[in-house]
Amino acid sequence: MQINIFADILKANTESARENRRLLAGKGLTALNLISSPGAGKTTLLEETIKRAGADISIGVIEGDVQTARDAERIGKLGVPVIQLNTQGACHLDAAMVAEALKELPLEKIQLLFIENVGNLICPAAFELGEDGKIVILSVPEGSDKVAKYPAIFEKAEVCILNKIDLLEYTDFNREKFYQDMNKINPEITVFEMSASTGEGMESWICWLKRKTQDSPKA
Ligand SMILES: Nc1nc2c(ncn2[C@@H]2O[C@H](COP(=O)(O)OP(=O)(O)OP(=O)(O)O)[C@@H](O)[C@H]2O)c(=O)[nH]1
Ligand SMILES: [Mg+2]
Repeated sequence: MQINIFADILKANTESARENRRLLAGKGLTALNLISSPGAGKTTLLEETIKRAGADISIGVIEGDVQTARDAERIGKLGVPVIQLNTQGACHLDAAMVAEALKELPLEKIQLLFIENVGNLICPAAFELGEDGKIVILSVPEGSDKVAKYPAIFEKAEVCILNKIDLLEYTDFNREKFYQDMNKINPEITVFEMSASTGEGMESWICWLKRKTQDSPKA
């Protein structure tokens, strides 16, 4: 007999994710899983998104980190409900962790739930959380070759945010190569180029979010 532990872990996770999805759909929430390398700008993107869209969409956040509550503290300052999950070493969130956080959030009041995953481009791609869509963030200083080198997450994501475009002129990031690789791996993906720091390019992302949430019964 052969035991495939990873397959069993993934199967159990998929079942928990299905339960999360059922719960979230029942409450009329849209949930988005934010995935990137450490430091690509997930929390900055969330802060700027809340400032721009928070008056029109009621937003809640689950923060995933190996350690510390620093990201939850940043989000909490903006007055939105936020729960910090610490994975204590694990490189990704799983659906059971998210289920615990969902028990603590005021789901009745939330229209759009962001789940900021642990900074990592690999493992979070394999673990469904019960989200409606995955948003992958690639930042300019990481390099344009990352789409081809870490294809799984770019294949599964609905949106790719190319962040830190304010740094384009200081790096060798090759936009043409980035789009060529992306077209091969996921021609359907929507790309938003932006700088979460300067705000450049954020309007299209905010419009996309409003369209994404407008079908929710709470809209
Ligand atoms: N130049 C520039 N810096 C940015 C931009 N967005 C974020 N940063 C900076 O990048 C650093 C990391 O940003 P965070 O938002 O904390 O990144 P993160 O992806 O949430 O990081 P982890 O949660 O640790 O994985 C911070 O110093 C931000 O100010 C941007 O568009 N341009
Ligand atoms: Mg963060």
